[in-house]
Amino acid sequence: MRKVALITGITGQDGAYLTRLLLGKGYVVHGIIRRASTFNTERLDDIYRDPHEPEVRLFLHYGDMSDSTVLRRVLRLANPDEVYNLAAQSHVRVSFDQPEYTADTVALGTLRLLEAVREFQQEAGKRVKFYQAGSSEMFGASPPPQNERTPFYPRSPYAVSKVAAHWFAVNYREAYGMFICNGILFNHESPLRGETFVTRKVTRAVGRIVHGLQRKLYMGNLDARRDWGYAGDYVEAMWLMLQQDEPDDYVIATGESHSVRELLDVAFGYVGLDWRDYVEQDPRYFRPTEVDHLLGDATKARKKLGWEPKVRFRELIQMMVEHDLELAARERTLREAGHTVVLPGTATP
Ligand code: NDP
Ligand code: GDR
Repeated sequence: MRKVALITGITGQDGAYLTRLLLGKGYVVHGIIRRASTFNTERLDDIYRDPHEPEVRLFLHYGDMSDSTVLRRVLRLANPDEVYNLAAQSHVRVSFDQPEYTADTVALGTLRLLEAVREFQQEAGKRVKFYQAGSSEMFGASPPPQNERTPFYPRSPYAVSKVAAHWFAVNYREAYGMFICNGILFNHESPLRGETFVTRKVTRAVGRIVHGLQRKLYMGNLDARRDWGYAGDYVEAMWLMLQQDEPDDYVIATGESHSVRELLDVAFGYVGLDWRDYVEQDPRYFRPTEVDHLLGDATKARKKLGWEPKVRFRELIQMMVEHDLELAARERTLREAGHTVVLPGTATP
Protein backbone atom coordinates (compact mmCIF):
# COMPACT_ATOMS: atom_id res chain seq x y z
CA MET A 1 0.00 0.00 0.00
CA ARG A 2 1.25 3.45 -0.89
CA LYS A 3 1.53 6.03 1.88
CA VAL A 4 -0.70 9.07 1.52
CA ALA A 5 0.32 12.62 2.47
CA LEU A 6 -1.75 15.79 2.69
CA ILE A 7 0.14 19.07 2.32
CA THR A 8 -1.27 22.50 3.13
CA GLY A 9 0.69 25.29 1.42
CA ILE A 10 1.58 22.92 -1.42
CA THR A 11 1.94 25.78 -3.92
CA GLY A 12 4.70 27.46 -1.86
CA GLN A 13 8.45 26.91 -2.07
CA ASP A 14 8.57 24.10 0.50
CA GLY A 15 5.37 22.53 -0.79
CA ALA A 16 6.95 22.19 -4.23
CA TYR A 17 10.12 20.53 -2.89
CA LEU A 18 8.25 18.30 -0.44
CA THR A 19 5.82 17.13 -3.12
CA ARG A 20 8.71 16.07 -5.35
CA LEU A 21 10.41 14.29 -2.45
CA LEU A 22 7.26 12.37 -1.46
CA LEU A 23 6.29 11.45 -5.03
CA GLY A 24 9.85 10.18 -5.46
CA LYS A 25 9.33 7.95 -2.42
CA GLY A 26 6.15 6.49 -3.91
CA TYR A 27 3.59 8.49 -1.91
CA VAL A 28 0.19 9.61 -3.11
CA VAL A 29 0.14 13.36 -2.44
CA HIS A 30 -2.89 15.57 -1.85
CA GLY A 31 -2.51 19.33 -1.59
CA ILE A 32 -4.71 22.23 -0.63
CA ILE A 33 -4.58 25.24 -2.94
CA ARG A 34 -6.25 28.65 -2.69
CA ARG A 35 -8.52 29.97 -5.35
CA ALA A 36 -6.89 33.02 -6.93
CA SER A 37 -7.80 35.15 -9.94
CA THR A 38 -4.42 34.24 -11.42
CA PHE A 39 -2.75 30.83 -11.50
CA ASN A 40 -0.79 30.05 -8.34
CA THR A 41 0.39 26.53 -9.17
CA GLU A 42 3.46 27.62 -11.16
CA ARG A 43 5.85 25.70 -8.88
CA LEU A 44 3.91 22.47 -9.46
CA ASP A 45 3.05 22.79 -13.13
CA ASP A 46 5.84 20.50 -14.38
CA ILE A 47 4.79 17.61 -12.11
CA TYR A 48 1.02 18.06 -12.22
CA ARG A 49 -0.92 15.71 -14.51
CA ASP A 50 -4.56 15.57 -15.42
CA PRO A 51 -6.27 13.41 -12.77
CA HIS A 52 -8.08 11.53 -15.56
CA GLU A 53 -4.78 9.99 -16.62
CA PRO A 54 -3.87 6.60 -15.14
CA GLU A 55 -1.32 6.28 -12.33
CA VAL A 56 -1.75 9.89 -11.18
CA ARG A 57 -0.47 10.38 -7.64
CA LEU A 58 -0.81 14.15 -7.13
CA PHE A 59 -4.23 15.62 -6.35
CA LEU A 60 -5.08 19.26 -5.65
CA HIS A 61 -8.12 20.51 -3.74
CA TYR A 62 -9.37 24.03 -3.23
CA GLY A 63 -9.36 25.17 0.38
CA ASP A 64 -8.14 27.74 2.86
CA MET A 65 -6.78 27.64 6.39
CA SER A 66 -9.62 29.95 7.41
CA ASP A 67 -12.25 27.38 6.39
CA SER A 68 -12.41 24.40 8.72
CA THR A 69 -15.26 22.70 6.83
CA VAL A 70 -13.00 22.27 3.82
CA LEU A 71 -10.11 21.03 5.96
CA ARG A 72 -12.41 18.32 7.34
CA ARG A 73 -13.74 17.39 3.90
CA VAL A 74 -10.28 17.15 2.33
CA LEU A 75 -9.02 14.99 5.20
CA ARG A 76 -11.86 12.52 4.62
CA LEU A 77 -11.27 12.57 0.89
CA ALA A 78 -7.50 12.14 1.04
CA ASN A 79 -7.43 9.73 4.01
CA PRO A 80 -3.78 10.64 4.76
CA ASP A 81 -1.16 8.87 6.84
CA GLU A 82 0.87 12.07 7.15
CA VAL A 83 -0.18 15.73 7.21
CA TYR A 84 2.33 18.51 6.55
CA ASN A 85 1.04 21.92 7.64
CA LEU A 86 3.04 24.37 5.53
CA ALA A 87 0.34 26.95 4.75
CA ALA A 88 1.02 30.43 6.06
CA GLN A 89 1.11 34.12 5.30
CA SER A 90 4.84 33.65 5.63
CA HIS A 91 6.25 37.13 5.00
CA VAL A 92 7.49 38.77 8.20
CA ARG A 93 7.34 42.38 6.90
CA VAL A 94 3.84 41.85 5.48
CA SER A 95 2.66 40.48 8.84
CA PHE A 96 2.99 44.01 10.25
CA ASP A 97 0.60 45.23 7.52
CA GLN A 98 -1.80 42.29 7.89
CA PRO A 99 -1.48 41.17 11.52
CA GLU A 100 -5.00 39.84 11.99
CA TYR A 101 -5.00 37.89 8.73
CA THR A 102 -1.55 36.49 9.53
CA ALA A 103 -2.69 35.31 12.97
CA ASP A 104 -5.84 33.82 11.47
CA THR A 105 -3.93 31.80 8.88
CA VAL A 106 -0.87 30.87 10.90
CA ALA A 107 -2.15 30.45 14.47
CA LEU A 108 -5.87 29.72 14.17
CA GLY A 109 -5.37 27.92 10.86
CA THR A 110 -3.06 25.46 12.60
CA LEU A 111 -5.57 25.01 15.43
CA ARG A 112 -8.36 24.34 12.91
CA LEU A 113 -6.27 21.73 11.16
CA LEU A 114 -5.19 20.04 14.42
CA GLU A 115 -8.80 19.84 15.53
CA ALA A 116 -9.86 18.46 12.15
CA VAL A 117 -7.10 15.84 12.27
CA ARG A 118 -8.05 14.87 15.83
CA GLU A 119 -11.65 14.26 14.73
CA PHE A 120 -10.55 12.50 11.55
CA GLN A 121 -8.38 10.08 13.55
CA GLN A 122 -11.38 9.08 15.68
CA GLU A 123 -13.67 8.66 12.67
CA ALA A 124 -11.14 6.74 10.59
CA GLY A 125 -9.71 4.73 13.50
CA LYS A 126 -6.14 5.45 12.40
CA ARG A 127 -3.17 7.45 13.66
CA VAL A 128 -2.11 10.36 11.48
CA LYS A 129 1.38 11.85 11.73
CA PHE A 130 1.41 15.66 11.72
CA TYR A 131 4.24 18.03 10.80
CA GLN A 132 3.98 21.66 11.94
CA ALA A 133 6.13 24.20 10.06
CA GLY A 134 7.68 26.17 12.90
CA SER A 135 10.22 28.91 12.36
CA SER A 136 13.47 30.32 13.73
CA GLU A 137 11.56 33.64 13.83
CA MET A 138 10.03 32.26 17.04
CA PHE A 139 13.43 32.79 18.71
CA GLY A 140 13.46 36.40 17.53
CA ALA A 141 15.47 38.43 20.03
CA SER A 142 16.91 35.44 21.92
CA PRO A 143 20.68 35.56 21.41
CA PRO A 144 22.37 33.01 19.13
CA PRO A 145 23.08 30.15 18.83
CA GLN A 146 19.49 28.93 19.14
CA ASN A 147 18.46 25.32 19.78
CA GLU A 148 15.38 23.44 21.04
CA ARG A 149 15.93 24.74 24.60
CA THR A 150 16.24 28.43 23.63
CA PRO A 151 13.29 30.53 24.89
CA PHE A 152 11.00 32.05 22.27
CA TYR A 153 11.01 35.86 21.96
CA PRO A 154 8.98 36.62 18.82
CA ARG A 155 9.32 40.05 17.17
CA SER A 156 6.50 40.21 14.61
CA PRO A 157 2.83 39.24 14.28
CA TYR A 158 4.05 36.37 12.08
CA ALA A 159 6.46 35.10 14.73
CA VAL A 160 3.93 35.47 17.56
CA SER A 161 1.45 33.47 15.46
CA LYS A 162 4.03 30.73 14.82
CA VAL A 163 4.70 30.53 18.57
CA ALA A 164 0.97 30.08 19.16
CA ALA A 165 0.83 27.38 16.48
CA HIS A 166 3.86 25.67 18.08
CA TRP A 167 2.19 25.53 21.48
CA PHE A 168 -1.15 24.41 20.01
CA ALA A 169 0.77 21.53 18.46
CA VAL A 170 2.57 20.66 21.71
CA ASN A 171 -0.72 20.81 23.60
CA TYR A 172 -2.50 18.49 21.15
CA ARG A 173 0.41 16.05 21.39
CA GLU A 174 0.25 16.03 25.17
CA ALA A 175 -3.52 16.23 25.60
CA TYR A 176 -4.54 13.68 22.97
CA GLY A 177 -1.38 11.63 22.44
CA MET A 178 -1.23 12.71 18.80
CA PHE A 179 1.91 12.15 16.71
CA ILE A 180 2.92 15.76 16.10
CA CYS A 181 6.39 17.14 15.30
CA ASN A 182 7.33 20.80 15.33
CA GLY A 183 10.12 21.52 12.90
CA ILE A 184 11.86 24.76 13.89
CA LEU A 185 13.39 25.58 10.54
CA PHE A 186 15.84 28.39 9.96
CA ASN A 187 15.67 30.34 6.68
CA HIS A 188 15.86 28.10 3.64
CA GLU A 189 16.01 29.29 0.08
CA SER A 190 16.14 28.02 -3.49
CA PRO A 191 15.46 29.11 -7.06
CA LEU A 192 11.77 28.58 -6.15
CA ARG A 193 11.91 31.05 -3.25
CA GLY A 194 9.26 33.80 -3.32
CA GLU A 195 10.66 36.91 -5.01
CA THR A 196 10.12 39.27 -2.07
CA PHE A 197 12.30 37.33 0.37
CA VAL A 198 15.75 38.83 0.60
CA THR A 199 17.88 36.13 -1.06
CA ARG A 200 15.67 35.82 -4.11
CA LYS A 201 15.10 39.56 -4.31
CA VAL A 202 18.89 39.96 -4.55
CA THR A 203 19.57 37.11 -6.98
CA ARG A 204 16.66 38.17 -9.19
CA ALA A 205 18.04 41.71 -9.27
CA VAL A 206 21.54 40.46 -10.15
CA GLY A 207 20.14 38.59 -13.15
CA ARG A 208 18.16 41.60 -14.33
CA ILE A 209 21.00 44.07 -13.81
CA VAL A 210 23.40 41.87 -15.80
CA HIS A 211 20.89 41.76 -18.66
CA GLY A 212 20.24 45.49 -18.58
CA LEU A 213 16.66 45.16 -17.34
CA GLN A 214 17.09 46.91 -13.97
CA ARG A 215 19.36 49.66 -12.64
CA LYS A 216 18.74 49.86 -8.90
CA LEU A 217 17.89 47.56 -6.01
CA TYR A 218 16.11 49.01 -2.98
CA MET A 219 16.72 47.16 0.27
CA GLY A 220 16.08 47.37 4.02
CA ASN A 221 18.40 46.45 6.90
CA LEU A 222 21.73 45.16 5.60
CA ASP A 223 23.13 44.26 9.04
CA ALA A 224 20.69 41.45 9.88
CA ARG A 225 22.28 38.00 10.04
CA ARG A 226 20.55 34.79 9.05
CA ASP A 227 21.37 31.08 8.92
CA TRP A 228 20.49 30.35 5.29
CA GLY A 229 20.14 26.77 4.04
CA TYR A 230 18.75 25.03 0.96
CA ALA A 231 15.03 24.18 0.84
CA GLY A 232 15.71 20.82 -0.85
CA ASP A 233 17.70 19.70 2.21
CA TYR A 234 15.13 21.04 4.68
CA VAL A 235 12.07 19.20 3.33
CA GLU A 236 14.00 15.98 3.82
CA ALA A 237 14.23 16.83 7.54
CA MET A 238 10.43 17.32 7.65
CA TRP A 239 9.90 13.84 6.25
CA LEU A 240 12.52 12.27 8.56
CA MET A 241 10.76 13.70 11.63
CA LEU A 242 7.58 11.83 10.72
CA GLN A 243 9.44 8.54 10.15
CA GLN A 244 10.60 8.34 13.79
CA ASP A 245 8.92 6.09 16.38
CA GLU A 246 8.19 9.00 18.72
CA PRO A 247 7.13 12.56 17.90
CA ASP A 248 9.51 15.36 18.90
CA ASP A 249 10.58 18.92 18.03
CA TYR A 250 13.73 19.68 16.07
CA VAL A 251 15.80 22.71 15.04
CA ILE A 252 16.92 22.51 11.41
CA ALA A 253 19.77 24.83 10.43
CA THR A 254 23.22 24.94 8.87
CA GLY A 255 25.06 26.36 11.91
CA GLU A 256 26.52 29.20 9.82
CA SER A 257 25.22 32.76 9.71
CA HIS A 258 25.83 35.59 7.25
CA SER A 259 24.72 39.21 7.04
CA VAL A 260 22.56 40.61 4.24
CA ARG A 261 25.70 42.57 3.26
CA GLU A 262 27.61 39.29 2.79
CA LEU A 263 24.71 37.97 0.73
CA LEU A 264 25.10 41.01 -1.54
CA ASP A 265 28.89 40.47 -1.71
CA VAL A 266 28.48 36.85 -2.84
CA ALA A 267 25.59 37.40 -5.27
CA PHE A 268 26.97 40.48 -7.04
CA GLY A 269 30.55 39.20 -6.72
CA TYR A 270 29.59 36.06 -8.64
CA VAL A 271 28.97 38.15 -11.77
CA GLY A 272 31.91 40.51 -11.11
CA LEU A 273 29.82 43.49 -9.95
CA ASP A 274 30.11 45.69 -6.85
CA TRP A 275 26.69 45.88 -5.16
CA ARG A 276 27.47 49.36 -3.80
CA ASP A 277 26.98 50.69 -7.34
CA TYR A 278 23.38 49.43 -7.43
CA VAL A 279 21.91 49.07 -3.94
CA GLU A 280 20.03 51.83 -2.13
CA GLN A 281 18.14 51.65 1.11
CA ASP A 282 14.42 52.36 1.38
CA PRO A 283 12.81 52.69 4.84
CA ARG A 284 9.72 50.77 3.73
CA TYR A 285 11.72 47.56 3.79
CA PHE A 286 12.71 48.01 7.45
CA ARG A 287 10.66 46.23 10.08
CA PRO A 288 9.25 48.01 13.18
CA THR A 289 11.00 45.33 15.27
CA GLU A 290 13.86 43.48 13.60
CA VAL A 291 15.40 40.09 14.33
CA ASP A 292 19.12 40.79 14.36
CA HIS A 293 20.82 37.44 14.44
CA LEU A 294 19.61 33.89 13.87
CA LEU A 295 22.10 31.05 14.00
CA GLY A 296 20.82 27.53 14.55
CA ASP A 297 22.30 24.61 16.42
CA ALA A 298 20.90 21.46 14.78
CA THR A 299 22.87 18.96 16.89
CA LYS A 300 19.71 17.11 17.95
CA ALA A 301 18.55 16.62 14.33
CA ARG A 302 22.00 15.36 13.38
CA LYS A 303 22.10 12.86 16.24
CA LYS A 304 18.49 11.63 16.20
CA LEU A 305 17.48 12.01 12.55
CA GLY A 306 20.90 11.61 10.97
CA TRP A 307 20.12 14.86 9.11
CA GLU A 308 22.79 17.21 7.83
CA PRO A 309 22.64 20.09 5.34
CA LYS A 310 24.32 19.29 2.02
CA VAL A 311 24.28 22.71 0.35
CA ARG A 312 26.21 25.56 1.97
CA PHE A 313 25.63 29.32 1.73
CA ARG A 314 27.95 30.24 -1.16
CA GLU A 315 26.82 27.28 -3.28
CA LEU A 316 23.18 28.10 -2.54
CA ILE A 317 23.49 31.74 -3.62
CA GLN A 318 25.43 30.76 -6.73
CA MET A 319 22.71 28.23 -7.65
CA MET A 320 20.09 30.97 -7.29
CA VAL A 321 22.09 33.56 -9.26
CA GLU A 322 22.64 31.09 -12.11
CA HIS A 323 18.93 30.32 -12.23
CA ASP A 324 17.99 33.99 -12.21
CA LEU A 325 20.55 34.90 -14.88
CA GLU A 326 18.80 32.42 -17.14
CA LEU A 327 15.38 33.80 -16.23
CA ALA A 328 16.53 37.35 -17.01
CA ALA A 329 18.06 36.21 -20.32
CA ARG A 330 14.67 34.78 -21.32
CA GLU A 331 12.95 37.98 -20.25
CA ARG A 332 15.34 40.04 -22.39
CA THR A 333 14.78 37.81 -25.43
CA LEU A 334 11.02 38.24 -25.08
CA ARG A 335 11.33 42.00 -24.73
CA GLU A 336 13.62 42.22 -27.74
CA ALA A 337 11.03 40.26 -29.73
CA GLY A 338 8.49 42.96 -28.82
CA HIS A 339 6.54 41.05 -26.17
CA THR A 340 5.18 42.79 -23.10
CA VAL A 341 6.68 41.05 -20.09
CA VAL A 342 4.82 41.47 -16.83
CA LEU A 343 7.04 40.48 -13.97
CA PRO A 344 5.44 38.70 -11.01
CA GLY A 345 5.53 40.97 -8.01
CA THR A 346 6.06 44.19 -9.97
CA ALA A 347 3.33 45.91 -7.97
CA THR A 348 4.27 44.31 -4.65
CA PRO A 349 5.00 46.83 -1.88
P1 NDP B 1 5.58 30.26 0.96
O1 NDP B 1 5.17 31.63 1.34
O2 NDP B 1 6.40 30.04 -0.25
O3 NDP B 1 4.27 29.34 0.82
C1 NDP B 1 3.18 29.49 1.68
C2 NDP B 1 2.05 28.60 1.23
O4 NDP B 1 0.91 28.80 2.08
C3 NDP B 1 1.57 28.87 -0.21
O5 NDP B 1 1.19 27.66 -0.80
C4 NDP B 1 0.34 29.75 0.02
O6 NDP B 1 -0.58 29.71 -1.03
C5 NDP B 1 -0.22 29.05 1.26
N1 NDP B 1 -1.18 29.88 1.98
C6 NDP B 1 -1.05 31.15 2.40
N2 NDP B 1 -2.16 31.56 3.03
C7 NDP B 1 -3.01 30.52 3.01
C8 NDP B 1 -4.34 30.31 3.48
N3 NDP B 1 -5.00 31.27 4.14
N4 NDP B 1 -4.92 29.11 3.27
C9 NDP B 1 -4.28 28.13 2.60
N5 NDP B 1 -3.02 28.26 2.13
C10 NDP B 1 -2.41 29.45 2.33
O7 NDP B 1 6.31 29.63 2.24
P2 NDP B 1 7.48 28.53 2.30
O8 NDP B 1 7.17 27.44 1.38
O9 NDP B 1 8.78 29.22 2.25
O10 NDP B 1 7.32 28.01 3.81
C11 NDP B 1 6.46 26.92 4.14
C12 NDP B 1 6.08 27.02 5.61
O11 NDP B 1 7.26 26.99 6.41
C13 NDP B 1 5.35 28.31 6.01
O12 NDP B 1 4.46 27.98 7.03
C14 NDP B 1 6.45 29.19 6.54
O13 NDP B 1 5.93 30.12 7.45
C15 NDP B 1 7.34 28.16 7.23
N6 NDP B 1 8.75 28.48 7.31
C16 NDP B 1 9.46 28.82 6.20
C17 NDP B 1 10.80 29.04 6.25
C18 NDP B 1 11.60 29.42 5.06
O14 NDP B 1 12.73 29.90 5.25
N7 NDP B 1 11.11 29.21 3.85
C19 NDP B 1 11.53 28.90 7.55
C20 NDP B 1 10.69 28.49 8.65
C21 NDP B 1 9.34 28.29 8.51
P3 NDP B 1 -0.42 30.70 -2.33
O15 NDP B 1 0.62 30.06 -3.19
O16 NDP B 1 -1.77 30.69 -2.89
O17 NDP B 1 0.03 32.01 -1.77
P1 GDR C 1 12.80 36.46 7.19
O1 GDR C 1 13.22 36.49 5.65
O2 GDR C 1 12.16 37.71 7.63
O3 GDR C 1 14.01 36.00 7.94
O4 GDR C 1 11.68 35.33 7.18
P2 GDR C 1 13.46 37.69 4.63
O5 GDR C 1 14.23 37.11 3.51
O6 GDR C 1 12.21 38.42 4.33
O7 GDR C 1 14.41 38.69 5.47
C1 GDR C 1 15.69 38.29 5.96
C2 GDR C 1 16.42 39.52 6.51
O8 GDR C 1 16.76 40.37 5.42
C3 GDR C 1 16.46 41.72 5.80
N1 GDR C 1 16.24 42.54 4.61
C4 GDR C 1 15.23 42.38 3.71
N2 GDR C 1 14.24 41.47 3.64
C5 GDR C 1 13.37 41.55 2.59
N3 GDR C 1 12.40 40.65 2.48
N4 GDR C 1 13.47 42.54 1.64
C6 GDR C 1 14.46 43.48 1.69
O9 GDR C 1 14.53 44.36 0.85
C7 GDR C 1 15.39 43.39 2.77
N5 GDR C 1 16.48 44.13 3.12
C8 GDR C 1 16.97 43.60 4.22
C9 GDR C 1 15.22 41.58 6.68
O10 GDR C 1 15.02 42.76 7.45
C10 GDR C 1 15.58 40.34 7.49
O11 GDR C 1 16.37 40.69 8.60
C11 GDR C 1 11.81 34.15 6.41
C12 GDR C 1 10.40 33.70 6.00
O12 GDR C 1 10.51 32.64 5.08
C13 GDR C 1 9.62 33.22 7.20
O13 GDR C 1 8.39 32.63 6.79
C14 GDR C 1 10.45 32.17 7.94
O14 GDR C 1 9.76 31.73 9.09
C15 GDR C 1 11.81 32.75 8.31
O15 GDR C 1 12.46 33.15 7.13
C16 GDR C 1 12.68 31.73 9.03
